Amino acid sequence: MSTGFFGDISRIPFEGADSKNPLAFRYYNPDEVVAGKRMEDHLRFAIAYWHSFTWPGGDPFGGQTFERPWFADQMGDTMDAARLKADVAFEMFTALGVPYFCFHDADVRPEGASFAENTRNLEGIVEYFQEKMTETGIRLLWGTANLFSHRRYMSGAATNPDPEVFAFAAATVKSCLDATHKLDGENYVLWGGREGYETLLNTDLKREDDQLGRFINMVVEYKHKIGFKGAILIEPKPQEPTKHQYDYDVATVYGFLKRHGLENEVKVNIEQGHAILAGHSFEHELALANALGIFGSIDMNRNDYQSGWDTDQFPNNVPEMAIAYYQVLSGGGFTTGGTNFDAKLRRQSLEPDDLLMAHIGGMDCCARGLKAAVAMISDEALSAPLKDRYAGWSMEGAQKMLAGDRTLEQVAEWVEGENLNPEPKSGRQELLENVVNRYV
Ligand code: XLS
Ligand code: NI
Ligand code: NI
Repeated sequence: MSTGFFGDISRIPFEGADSKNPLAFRYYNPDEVVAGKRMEDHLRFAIAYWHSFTWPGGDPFGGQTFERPWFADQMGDTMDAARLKADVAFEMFTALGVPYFCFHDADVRPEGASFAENTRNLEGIVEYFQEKMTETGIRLLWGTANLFSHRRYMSGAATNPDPEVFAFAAATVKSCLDATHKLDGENYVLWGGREGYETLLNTDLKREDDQLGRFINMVVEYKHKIGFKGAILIEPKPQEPTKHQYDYDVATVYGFLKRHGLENEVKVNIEQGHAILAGHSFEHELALANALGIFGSIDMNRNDYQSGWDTDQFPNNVPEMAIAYYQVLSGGGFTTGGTNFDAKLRRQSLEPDDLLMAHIGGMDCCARGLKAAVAMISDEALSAPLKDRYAGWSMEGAQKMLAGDRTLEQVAEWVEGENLNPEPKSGRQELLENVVNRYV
């Protein structure tokens, strides 16, 4: 029986580009085959439980704006409320036809007075999820632990100066990995919400790095022990909530993984907004992760380009999505990963159908971006000029230089002997930008 939260809406139809129906897809058509694969299997959409069903609509100047029947002010922080929330969540997943969802422990269960009570509550909800997943066919893209909201984590979780907080966090990750495994999750994500610092005056940076390295190694060891086949993913973010987060960006995370012997065990979950906060573009982070062999999954949202804050807005910029999926597809596309909407409504968007429209718009935008990326790839619109630009490197002398068969002196002899005097060539940026704009 329906909760009635979304009125009588049961399934959002695909109506095509000419539709003016705000509750229909115009571009996302799950069964449409592009580049040999159904759109649904390319994009692997997931809905983030936290922003859509838990976030109350607050900002630094005001609290709750959303009124939801399962919120604590209506039902208390109870298992009944958690079940109602799950009912509504699965109604929304079904209405939107997404294949996946993602959650933190704290999003889905009431907060207990102890670790044991938290675990019991989580296990209760996991059972409830199992029924709903069987009923609807909706799967879990990833699970994660919230190691940042509770006050015990104010100075970090794994990087806390207090070893008991480290232990509490480790136990919590164990219970969340167990839950994810039980639900056949395809990945497990670690976003180090407060793994960072406010001031060096009270922080031993080296020690905290060692702590975090050991923590992630314990997670990887346990994953293998229980036979969890999914990928372990770290989600980089440069700052917020702490002034300096240790998982700054993809490059920093890679350095961390290498340092702790984890580069073949852990990949990255890249979020658009976090890339912007780090002073990068989303596509930079995606391309680098591909180059380093650690690309896992994406958190899809958009950051405000002026605010310097993680605004987590729904994506609405097709050219940006086209370039992003171009990178995803160039790396071979998703394996265990997918497109998780780590995006929330604006706090004035009060109506239940605002939630639907936000996702419909985001999914349509991704679908358009995907189709543009596929077309650019099949036309070799960017790859042909790129190949051409580096063509000199396929010559024998150049290959030897790269392979380490030439010393610095030999290279100098070559330059002198042949009187090399290379002429600069145009990078053709504007031409290439115009090419991209033909596809979007
Ligand atoms: C916060 C992060 C968070 C992670 C999951 O900025 O994006 O939502 O995705 O803990
Ligand atoms: Ni995220
Ligand atoms: Ni974020």
